[in-house]
Amino acid sequence: MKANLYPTAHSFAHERRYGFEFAGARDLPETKADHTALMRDGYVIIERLLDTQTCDAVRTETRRLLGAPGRNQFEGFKTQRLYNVLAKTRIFDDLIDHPRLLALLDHLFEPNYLLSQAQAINITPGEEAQQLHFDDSFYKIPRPRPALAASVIWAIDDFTSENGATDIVPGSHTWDAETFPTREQSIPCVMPAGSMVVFLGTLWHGGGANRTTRDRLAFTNQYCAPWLRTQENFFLEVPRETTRTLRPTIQSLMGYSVYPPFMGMVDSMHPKRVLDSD
Ligand SMILES: O=C(O)CCC(=O)C(=O)O
Ligand SMILES: [Fe+2]
Repeated sequence: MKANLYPTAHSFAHERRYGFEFAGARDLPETKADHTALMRDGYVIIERLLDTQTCDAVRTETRRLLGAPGRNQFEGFKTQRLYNVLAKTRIFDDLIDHPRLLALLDHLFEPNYLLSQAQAINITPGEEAQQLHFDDSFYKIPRPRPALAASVIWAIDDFTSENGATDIVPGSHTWDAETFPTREQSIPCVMPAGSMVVFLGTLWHGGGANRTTRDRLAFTNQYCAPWLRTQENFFLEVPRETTRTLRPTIQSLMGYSVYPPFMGMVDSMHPKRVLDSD
């Protein structure tokens, strides 16, 4: 018989109130095909989910908030990045919990997976290609392995092969730790504004060079398994008063959730309880 070392989730009475949101995976008619493509190729491009007005509103708000260019080659010396977006604006919320995206992630991760980071990336004219990398590399479990994270890049401007569309290396999610891509193996994620590419944390990719005279704006959100440390520390970044106003789904993605039986607890209780007190 298995030793019962830990109390089960159900033994926490407060969970009945706050819920684990384990209602099962959300499913849309497209989810199965999205998931099949993601697991086979390491990425899936889903076109035209946001309309022109939404992209315009995101662009206007991002311009208002964007600051200095990057501090190193990875950030990009001619690339502006807007960090800590959840504390600064509500314009990206719909891109973080978009139903088509969450339905897909529900099939990839255990329940209560987390947002790991969210930022806007504006690649300006003359920027060089970013070095190729994979986004869950800081989890040092050797490859090949299942993805521990997934990344999303929303095209707010049209992504073209000239303006810095993200370069991806199809199929590279299965590669071992000794296999490295060349730029020639990559293809640009050409897609119209309002589309997103979702790719596994193990897929090799990098921002493209911007050889045009116009900016390439993207919003990118990364997610990870519910038992991993996230890149952003949302508890310190986002004031409690702001967090209280957010949708429960986003609160949960930020870490106001539990990986059973009690990873993420506060004083032995569900972390959402903190939002209800003072
Ligand atoms: O801006 C892009 O297209 C990709 C950026 C990226 O992959 C990253 O910063 O991790
Ligand atoms: Fe990346």
